Amino acid sequence: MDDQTIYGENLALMEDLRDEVAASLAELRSKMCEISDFDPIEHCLSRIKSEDSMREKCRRRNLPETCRSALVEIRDSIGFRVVCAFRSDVYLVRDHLASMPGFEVVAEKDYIKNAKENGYRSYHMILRTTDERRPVGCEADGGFFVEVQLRTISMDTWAALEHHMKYKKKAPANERLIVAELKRCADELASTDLSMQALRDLIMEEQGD
Ligand code: 0O2
Repeated sequence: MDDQTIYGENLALMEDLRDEVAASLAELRSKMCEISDFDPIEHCLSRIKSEDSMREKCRRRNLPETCRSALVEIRDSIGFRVVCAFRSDVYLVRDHLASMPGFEVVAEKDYIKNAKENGYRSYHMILRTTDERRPVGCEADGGFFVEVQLRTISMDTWAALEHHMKYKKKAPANERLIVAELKRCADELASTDLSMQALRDLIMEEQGD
C-alpha cells in the first residue's frame, strides 16, 4: 500500500467542503425552525470515505488505487446522509442543496418515487463544486464531488438492516424468506410514510401553517 493518502494533497480542502455543506444544512434547519417551528432534518451524518474503504472500492470497481480514481472516477469521497421525519422534508432539503452557491447537481436518483426492486428507498444526489476548488494532482477537469443520500427515518432503519444482511460474510440459511420479508416491510413502511405525511399536512393546514 502507498504511504501517501489516496487523496494526496486534497484532504484539507475536502474537510472544508464537508464543513461548508454541513453549515448550509444547519442554516436551513434554523431558518425552518424559525419560520414554521419544524426542523426538516431528524439527523445528519457526514464523512470523508476512509482510506481503507476508498482503496477497497477502487479494487471492487477494478480501478487503480490512485487519487484520480478516488476523486474523479468515484464520486462519494465526501458523503452525507440526511434523515428526515417526513417525505416532503426530503424534497425540501433536496431543493436547498440544489440551490447552494458554489455547487451544481450532476446526478440525481429518486429511489423514493422509483424504489429499487429489493425495496430500497432513498433520494441520491451528486453535487460538484463549480468554483475554483478542484482536486489537485489527479488531472481533474471538474470540481470535487459530494454524494448526498436523503431519506426518511423508516427508510434509514430499513436500509441499515438490509445493508447488515447483504454484507454479512455468511448468507443466512433462510435468505430468500428474509429478502421477501424485507421487501414487504419496505412497502409497508413506505405506505406508513405516506399516511404520516398526509396527517401532518392535515394538522398543519388546520393550524393555518
Ligand atoms: P459503498 O461501499 O456504500 O460506497 P455511483 O456511486 O452513483 O457511481 P451506484 O451504485 O450507481 O454508483 O450508486 P447508487 O445506486 O446511487 O448507490 C450509492 C450508494 O447508495 C451505495 O453505495 C449504498 O451506500 C447505497 N445503496 C444503493 N442501493 C442500496 C441498497 O439496495 N441497499 C442499501 N442498504 N444501500 C444501497 P455503494 O456504491 O454500493 O458502495
